[in-house]
Amino acid sequence: MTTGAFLDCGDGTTNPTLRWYNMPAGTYYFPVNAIDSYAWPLDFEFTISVEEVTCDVTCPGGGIAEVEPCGDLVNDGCYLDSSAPPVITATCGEVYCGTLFADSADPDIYDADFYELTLASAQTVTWNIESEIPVVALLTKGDCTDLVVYDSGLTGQCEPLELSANLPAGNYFLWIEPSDELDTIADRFPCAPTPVEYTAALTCEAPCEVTCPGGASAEGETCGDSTNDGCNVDPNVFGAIACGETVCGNLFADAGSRDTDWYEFTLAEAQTVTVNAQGELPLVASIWSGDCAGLVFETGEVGDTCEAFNASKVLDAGTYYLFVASTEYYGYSCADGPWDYTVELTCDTLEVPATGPLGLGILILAISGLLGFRTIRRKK
Ligand SMILES: [Ca+2]
Ligand SMILES: [Ca+2]
Ligand SMILES: [Ca+2]
Ligand SMILES: [Ca+2]
Repeated sequence: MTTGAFLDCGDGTTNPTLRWYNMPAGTYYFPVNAIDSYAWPLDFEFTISVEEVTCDVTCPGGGIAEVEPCGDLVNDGCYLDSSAPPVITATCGEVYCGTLFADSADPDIYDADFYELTLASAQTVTWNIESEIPVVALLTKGDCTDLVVYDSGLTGQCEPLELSANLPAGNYFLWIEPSDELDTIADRFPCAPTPVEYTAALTCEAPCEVTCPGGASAEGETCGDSTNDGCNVDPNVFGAIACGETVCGNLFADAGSRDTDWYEFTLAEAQTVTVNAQGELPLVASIWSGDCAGLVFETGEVGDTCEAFNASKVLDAGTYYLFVASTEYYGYSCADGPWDYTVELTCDTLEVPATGPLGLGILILAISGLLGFRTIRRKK
């Protein structure tokens, strides 16, 4: 019998859940002990569920295999050396195939694979990952002392993960490691009998551009200024947008701060208000009521780089703010941009229930249905 590592414990009120992935065929033991002295006997129960591993990632033809034997740590980038990080040089258009492990009683020892990408010009970079274990992957600036994260994600076993960002020319790291959700579970991804495999496909395209439609209004704020930053500046100052209007603006998000653009609008009557938005960087567009001393969130949505999205809500008559900003705080400087966006505000008059004999009849039927009446008697 092989001795395993200590795995997890409960405190009598919370129940531990333990998971092991990719266990080879064999016989296993699950010793359960009390961790303090209690009067015996102690009651406990546990359930074990076993799922056959159906997840199998294979390296496609033309895939480039990682040159790191499973069990070694040779391309672990910033984890090994922050001034001269050892990496795999990555090229747009290639698919990389690698292995990962976390095969130690020490949960701090696990494999991470760093890829370095150099862009000579601005590109939209997409990294598609598939792995036989849950992983975390990041797309960051290629500088261990200034690890600006452009995109990151967690994914489950054999669930595809896509990272993407609109990047200026420069150096970037793309890296992958076992999900840190699993750090408390030791001895889980051994190299034997078969290492855990993943594939990572890298594609680069001309950067997406948000174009300003004809007839749109200009935001009128130079990148770096804050002439419409609403409740974020003192005194408060707002731009304006009207129902049916599209505004083309730009944003930055850099060194921990970001541009915010606030547009005031007024409704004379209750209407269904929709904001349609798209930006060259990760974007949030939201609508707020109230005032700067007490803003009330009405609706909002976020979109990835160049993703068109919308948010909609029925709003009463009154004054509102449309708020537009990046969801990020780093990596999108004015010098690398500016980063354009469009927002369109549409306001639709609420539908009034149909009137007249037929409409009234339908309304009565609907109400009577709601109240549970079975028949409607007509007056003669
Ligand atoms: Ca590796
Ligand atoms: Ca590695
Ligand atoms: Ca702006
Ligand atoms: Ca602004």
